[in-house]
Amino acid sequence: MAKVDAEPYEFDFEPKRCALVIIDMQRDFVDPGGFGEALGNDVSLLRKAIAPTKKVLDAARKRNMLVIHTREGHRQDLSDLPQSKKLRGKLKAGIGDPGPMGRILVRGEYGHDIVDELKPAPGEPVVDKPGKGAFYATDLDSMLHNRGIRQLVVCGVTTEVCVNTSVREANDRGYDCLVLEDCVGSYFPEFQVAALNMIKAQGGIFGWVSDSKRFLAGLAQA
Ligand code: TIU
Repeated sequence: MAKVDAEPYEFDFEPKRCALVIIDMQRDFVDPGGFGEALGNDVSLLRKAIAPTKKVLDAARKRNMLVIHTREGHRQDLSDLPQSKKLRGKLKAGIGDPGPMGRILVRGEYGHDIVDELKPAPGEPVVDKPGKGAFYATDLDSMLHNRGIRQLVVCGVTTEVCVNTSVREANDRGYDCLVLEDCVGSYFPEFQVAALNMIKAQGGIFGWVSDSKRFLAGLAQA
């Protein structure tokens, strides 16, 4: 059993029953010159999650933990793109339109793929999701269930959008989630703080919050 110092209290987990889930570390959200930056966002706020996430990823691989990567995006023909999502924001260049790194949030495009630093290793499942939550319209729950996974360590972007939505979905499905605060990022510093507080408040209403250092220390001692 591994024990991680966390809020609101210690997170105990068995590495073989726990998966590392890395949410949407895609070039279009995180890399300079991507869609996120084209929208006027400061991507350095997201990029700083890459290095600590890489350390967590390396440690999880060494311990043979299940590692799952997600990507937000849509089919080339956009048949899985709700009209509401297409229209939202009244953007000049929105989902499916040409962007700086290919068609925006379309599967198979360069900008849709995961950043080089966190590239999935052969055999690591990549979940392509059409929504913000990693469980909606995906086979993630089956994959976790079939491997006997009950707990998730969560990294990725953005903290208040896809990370929060996925943690809430996981929580309602009976998974314990540990979110590592230096391995998640938001374009809005105030949302980063609030989104993490929302998870751990009220006795851990959606889960636990810790950081990469405390997670790595706990895993090393298991
Ligand atoms: N992955 C994810 O969070 N998708 C978003 O749309 N995030 C925003 O912050 N917009």
